Amino acid sequence: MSSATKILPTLQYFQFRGRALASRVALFNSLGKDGWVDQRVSLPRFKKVPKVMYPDAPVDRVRTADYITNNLPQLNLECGTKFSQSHAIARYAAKLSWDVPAHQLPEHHIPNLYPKNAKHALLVDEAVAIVDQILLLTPKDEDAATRAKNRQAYHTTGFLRVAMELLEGRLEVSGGPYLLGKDLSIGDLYIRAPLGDLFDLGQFDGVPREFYESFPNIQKCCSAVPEHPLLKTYHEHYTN
Ligand SMILES: N[C@@H](CCC(=O)N[C@@H](CS)C(=O)NCC(=O)O)C(=O)O
Repeated sequence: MSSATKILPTLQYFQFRGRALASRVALFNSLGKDGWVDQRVSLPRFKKVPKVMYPDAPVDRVRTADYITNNLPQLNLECGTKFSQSHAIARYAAKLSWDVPAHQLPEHHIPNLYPKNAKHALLVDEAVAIVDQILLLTPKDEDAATRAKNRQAYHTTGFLRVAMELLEGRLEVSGGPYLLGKDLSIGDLYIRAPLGDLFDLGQFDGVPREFYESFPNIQKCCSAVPEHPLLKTYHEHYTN
């Protein structure tokens, strides 16, 4: 690399959108197409990378590890520091545009992808945490029968039902199609992916389609996200 080459913030994730959609869209919104690097990593190859531990020098996890949490997404900043946690990255990426004069922002930029208003931000943060919690609490038992039984409980009386009812209610109160009414935020991007994708891509075995269909506001939000002008411009450059 020549010394004149500018190092750009680099987001590392897999080919699919999963936990990276919000961060990718937020980086595109703040920095444009050419202001960051969207590095897509092969999942099978990533799985083969040895998981390094640092019992003698924990600081090396943030100083020298290639992948600081052994999972992705990861944002590598120009200064060399690497960050994990998709929501933290998405919020940071959205906030990057806050102090930039309007004339220096990309033409497609929309304000408040992460809202400055404290109550709006609370609504967005709640939704993002709810989606995260859904993923974390989803029963993943090895044994298929046990997994099916636990997923049955998960969507009938467990956290998945509570969480979906909450998101459905928030969208009802906002008037939709987004959490903040007509204004898109990273909360809606998380509702689209990974949440909506779990159902739409058939990745939620043990949870029937009718369950998802009983939440029309969530479905409307998922359909409205790709129709937003920011996403339409984003998809001119990125397939997912
Ligand atoms: N809390 C983390 C979770 C990251 C995570 O679970 N990443 C998954 C993909 S969505 C991963 O890297 N899986 C591959 C692996 O663990 O080998 C975040 O939100 O960024």
